[in-house]
Amino acid sequence: MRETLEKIRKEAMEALASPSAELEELRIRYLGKKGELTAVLRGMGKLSAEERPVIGQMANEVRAEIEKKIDELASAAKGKAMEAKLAAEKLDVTVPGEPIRAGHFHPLALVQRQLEDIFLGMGYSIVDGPEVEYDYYNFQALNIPPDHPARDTQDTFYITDNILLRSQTSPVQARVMEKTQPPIKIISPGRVYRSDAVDATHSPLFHQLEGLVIDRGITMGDLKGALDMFAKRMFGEKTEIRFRPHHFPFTEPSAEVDVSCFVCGGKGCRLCKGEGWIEILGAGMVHPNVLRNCGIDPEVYSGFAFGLGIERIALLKYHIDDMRLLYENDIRFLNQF
Ligand code: 2U9
Repeated sequence: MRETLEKIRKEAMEALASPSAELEELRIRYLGKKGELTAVLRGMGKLSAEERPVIGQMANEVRAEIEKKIDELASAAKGKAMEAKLAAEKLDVTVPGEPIRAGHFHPLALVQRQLEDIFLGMGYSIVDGPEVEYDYYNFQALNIPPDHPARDTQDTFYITDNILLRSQTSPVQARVMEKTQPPIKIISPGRVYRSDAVDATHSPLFHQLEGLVIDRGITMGDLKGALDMFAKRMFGEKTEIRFRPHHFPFTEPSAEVDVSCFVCGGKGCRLCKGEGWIEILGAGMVHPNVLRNCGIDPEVYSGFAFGLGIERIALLKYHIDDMRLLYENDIRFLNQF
């Protein structure tokens, strides 16, 4: 039995010196329940009382020696595997990073936000409304007569006889008036649609911002004060405004409003085409018919309204000479803002 144990020890040590099989396989072969060492231990019952402890001790020593060798090899293999993993996952933290390409607002969005900030600062609230609108809110409620050219299918996109793509944001205000009694002080920015061919100054889709103020005793003086403050905040403290008589069905009296040129200060330059003034707004006192149509008593309340094209302001502010640039989304253009 001594020889058998010695043989197992020798064989195991040789096999473990340059292990060709998996360590686990070798562990099972030498130390497992059906292993060679276990077989020896099982046969110990046949030994004499003197021999049993001696062989038992020797068997334990052989088992311990084989176990130790296998554990050493296993931990060495584990260390090697970790080294290989670390080498494979090597990360050079000194390599310069890829810059993050941050986006930014479109010039139209920039102008819209600037306009909104100015009017919010003057106490106006922002209101939204549908872009697909009833003919009633877009035209009828606003005192635009049935034979008005704007109502022609040549000028407005109709969806059905009485549903259309809004051609102005005024229907948003008409809806607010219908639901709310004054005081009303709102702006409505947003997309509007007109059946225009595309060129440097026209697009079938553009953006407007309209304002509406209604309360007791509102006068043309309030309108002038509001637009004067707006012009100074938008174009600079030295900016003056000028009213020229005009006609809109929804306001009476109506005016077109110019600002003194913010490039030349009024002397005349390329931007203002030598005029010293630049047209930027339409405005007027809300027509009594419009107040009545929307459930507000014109004997008690009066108000003013104004409207501007956001594209027009963006073109002027950034000296852009073709409106189409705003819609093409050419990154070389957009990167300039
Ligand atoms: C209600 C009553 C009146 C809004 C107004 C204008 C004058 C105006 C144009 C500017 C350039 C449209 O984008 S543009 O082509 N707008 O001139 N808009 S007064 O008047 C209203 C609005 C709502 C209930």
